[in-house]
Amino acid sequence: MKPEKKILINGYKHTLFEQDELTESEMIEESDAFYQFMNQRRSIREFSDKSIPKEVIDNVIKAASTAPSGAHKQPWTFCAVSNSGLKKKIRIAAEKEEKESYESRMSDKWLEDLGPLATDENKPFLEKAPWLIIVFKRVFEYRKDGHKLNNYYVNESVGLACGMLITAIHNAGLVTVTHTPSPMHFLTAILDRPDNERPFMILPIGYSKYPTYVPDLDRKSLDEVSEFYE
Ligand code: IYR
Repeated sequence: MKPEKKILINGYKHTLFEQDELTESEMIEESDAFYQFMNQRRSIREFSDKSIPKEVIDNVIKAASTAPSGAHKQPWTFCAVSNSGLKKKIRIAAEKEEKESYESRMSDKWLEDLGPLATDENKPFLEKAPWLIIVFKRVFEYRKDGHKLNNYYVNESVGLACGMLITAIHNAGLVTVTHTPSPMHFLTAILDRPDNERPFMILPIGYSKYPTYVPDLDRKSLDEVSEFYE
């Protein structure tokens, strides 16, 4: 007998989960192909100003918002900015904080560790990229009567959503970099965000400038990043 499509559990609606099962050889092939694809992703800091369709931005945000989250609260807001006046304001404010960080807030060891990445306080990509997605975490929600309700595992949830956003951007053939100027509260003011939101990350999105060179980095091997307990 076929299982019911919809049932109630604890009085809450549940819907039948239908899994697209692969054969073991398909699984191996697909997981390897996905790894090869993900291994092509690089953090890119030099952008072309070539425009991209807004529909792609809609789609990558929708993909990110499928991430698992504490009690399914989806504690995130993705602010997508293409407005050049706002991008300029964000760049000026971010570079001001970054200058301070590079000149005095970051330790010598930190600066040394960033050497291979050749970063500095200049962030032209904040204006050059056709879109910026500024991710905010929602630390609490307001009930209708104004009472505050905390969200759960907010950093984990929003971190997962950012990972999926980066994957979706890569899948669309576009590039990004995780940019986290510190402190980031200027984003709350520039984007006029409510007091239950905190800035989490900036992701510029677009095409890479041609030619662009990336650091010649290796990734850790499977052995270095895993322990198997069989
Ligand atoms: N936020 C600075 C510094 C920086 C820090 C780390 I850790 C990086 O992996 C890269 C950069 C910047 O964006 O330049």
